[in-house]
Amino acid sequence: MGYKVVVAGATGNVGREMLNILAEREFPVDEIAALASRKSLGTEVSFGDKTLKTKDLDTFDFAGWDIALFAVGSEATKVYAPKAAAAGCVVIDNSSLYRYDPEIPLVVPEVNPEAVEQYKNKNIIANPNCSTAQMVVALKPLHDRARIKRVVVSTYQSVSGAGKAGIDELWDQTKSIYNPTDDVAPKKFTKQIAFNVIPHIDVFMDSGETKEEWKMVAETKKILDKSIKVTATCVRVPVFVGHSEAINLEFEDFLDEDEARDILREAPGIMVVDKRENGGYITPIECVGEYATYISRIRQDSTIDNGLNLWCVSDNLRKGAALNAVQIAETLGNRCLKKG
Ligand code: 11C
Repeated sequence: MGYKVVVAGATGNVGREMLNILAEREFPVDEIAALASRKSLGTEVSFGDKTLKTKDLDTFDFAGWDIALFAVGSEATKVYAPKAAAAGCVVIDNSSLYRYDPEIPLVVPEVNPEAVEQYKNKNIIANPNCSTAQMVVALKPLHDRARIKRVVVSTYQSVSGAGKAGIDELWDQTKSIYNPTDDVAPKKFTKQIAFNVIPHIDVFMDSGETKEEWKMVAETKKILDKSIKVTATCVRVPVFVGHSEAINLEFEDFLDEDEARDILREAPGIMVVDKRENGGYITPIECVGEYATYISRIRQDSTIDNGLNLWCVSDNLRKGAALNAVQIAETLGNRCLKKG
């Protein structure tokens, strides 16, 4: 006995990871449907040892289906998520469309699992932005112990956050070093990404922040604690998968670096790799395909009274997107939904 599960956007990077993770974690699936837009229709995708032929999102009838994991972007979500929700299927949406709606829960199961119960408001649960998800997993146990006042975060975000076009652009520009005749002018990104870094993700806002930076502020407040002040600088780097973050924290109470390390070691979803020697830390290439959020370089910030610095790395397609969505489905199943 399990659930009837839909994955919408099944041919994209995140949709494929959703199918992989549902199978890997043996989510109780009675029936599964992989949906795609018309242009990808009929494309085959893997689900464990099975191959699924994608069906048309546009004509799919969600009635009788329990849970739909959406990874289709805000435009398509706006059209199809309300249809699914109205048909009684709970939508877990990876786009930013519903994240800031006060009636829709925004959930990271290690941080605010109880919020899934608000799914009843609109039959929709939002999945956060990848850079927020990994950060709040790290912040939660430290906040519980010493109350975080302020977060200063700089991100080093991989090109897979910008989808397949971002991955292709880094690959093609890198190859062009050896074959300079290729046309590798920036398309997805605003400047060359190969052998470069770009301090610009998503659109600019009137405040001078980018939307990606604004999301980290708004989402951390909604998921963890609205009183925490956050300031972010989000940077695209020439890494295929895995977002990294240098995080500076100011607490109300003193928190010793050794105690912080012990707290993080015990915390759900976190692996601490923190040896003060060559290679005694995690880099993004080592977190690809992993579930954990890795924490390294935990150290006191002696320039303020109660400060800590740390380095946080995670697979942005997994904890930052597909894994978190499947964990939300698991939490929903355990707390709220009856099996089939
Ligand atoms: C990036 N974080 O790395 C973005 C991708 O709001 O879900 C995810 C955007 C979002 O470009």
